[in-house]
Amino acid sequence: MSRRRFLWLLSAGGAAAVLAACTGTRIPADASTSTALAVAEAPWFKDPAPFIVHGTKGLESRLENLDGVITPHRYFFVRNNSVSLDVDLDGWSLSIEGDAVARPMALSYDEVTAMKSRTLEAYLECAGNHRAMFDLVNGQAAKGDQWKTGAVGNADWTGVPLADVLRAAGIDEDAVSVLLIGMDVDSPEAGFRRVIPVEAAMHPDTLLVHGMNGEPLPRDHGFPLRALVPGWVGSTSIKWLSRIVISSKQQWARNNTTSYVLIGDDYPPEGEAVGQVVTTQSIKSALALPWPAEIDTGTHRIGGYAHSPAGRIAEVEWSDDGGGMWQRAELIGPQARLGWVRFEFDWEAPAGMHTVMTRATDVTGNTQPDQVPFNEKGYLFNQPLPHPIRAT
Ligand SMILES: Nc1nc2c(c(=O)[nH]1)N[C@H]1C(S)=C(S)[C@@H](COP(=O)(O)O)O[C@H]1N2
Ligand SMILES: [Mo]
Repeated sequence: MSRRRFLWLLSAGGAAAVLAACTGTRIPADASTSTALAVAEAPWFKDPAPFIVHGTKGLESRLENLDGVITPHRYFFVRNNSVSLDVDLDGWSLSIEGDAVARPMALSYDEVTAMKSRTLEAYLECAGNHRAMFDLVNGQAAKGDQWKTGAVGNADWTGVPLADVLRAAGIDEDAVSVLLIGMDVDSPEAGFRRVIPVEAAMHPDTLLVHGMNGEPLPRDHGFPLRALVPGWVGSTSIKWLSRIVISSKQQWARNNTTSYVLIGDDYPPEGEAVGQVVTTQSIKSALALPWPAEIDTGTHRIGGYAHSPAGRIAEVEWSDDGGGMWQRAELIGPQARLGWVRFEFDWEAPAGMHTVMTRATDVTGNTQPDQVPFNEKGYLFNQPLPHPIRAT
């Protein structure tokens, strides 16, 4: 990599990240963007201090704040298309309706939470995670918030299988699609919504979540109830959920026609969509370091996270020579079936500017590709990332 290219990667990270970075040291809460600034910019969110703030609608996690596998609520990214809602339980119900249910119904919060729940550990990732890398790594900027590596988190989710609720409503055998609708009034499409195929809706891992990491679901993550569709793009996991429409036909909405669609020369349109509809996430890995990072020379224990929608991670490799030679990182296990895995390796940092890349492979043989074709909205970037690190 040329010095110029490196400096470009470095500058794109912003001064705050450079100042804050130091391997193995937790970033002080006030060293991110200044706390006061962050609160002023995003007063409707939880304490934004640990986050990179994206306008008014995104709080990006700093992976360097994490060391275990569960992302505490305080560090979990937030992605809103309008604002976080304050939902009053008295006025709330979950309505199940549509031409493919025999018994349309409305459930109260007590009725939903009285049903049998299960808890599963799963990662949740925004389709636009790593979007900034279309620009920083490949030099072609995609539209949308320039998330780096922190639009992802891993939590214990407690909820009622959606299938149980659909069966209670008497779902027909000819049901084809299930539309999940949130309560947002100001999002681009009022009632932020997403269609999933009936197979995904009936999958036992698809939950109506009311608990996160052992506590009631926090407001920013969709209180009182959100969907969780493990492995699918984050936008499928509708927060502040209040309506479910089951149909014997395919349903189309903004989020499977013009948004969450791969638009570009490599992606032919399907159905009513303007490109290829994004469904599941792609296999990725990232270092738990600020982008760019500043560290002392010497040996460091470097950590990171890897995840795939298709199965557990079998191997993570790392390279500090631009992908010429790869070495194996240690997986800190065991990895939950639907969760992410932490990996670690020792890296000797000589003085100077470096890039360290990681590449994950899952148990089904998927691995990160050398090149991801451009798509206008910048979804699913999963090339190995040349993480810029300056050692002094
Ligand atoms: N109702 C509603 N649900 C929503 C959204 C939203 O704006 N409104 N954002 C979606 C997107 S784009 C993502 S990536 C995830 C983020 O979940 P989190 O904020 O709990 O991390 O929620 C999804 N669910
Ligand atoms: Mo998202």
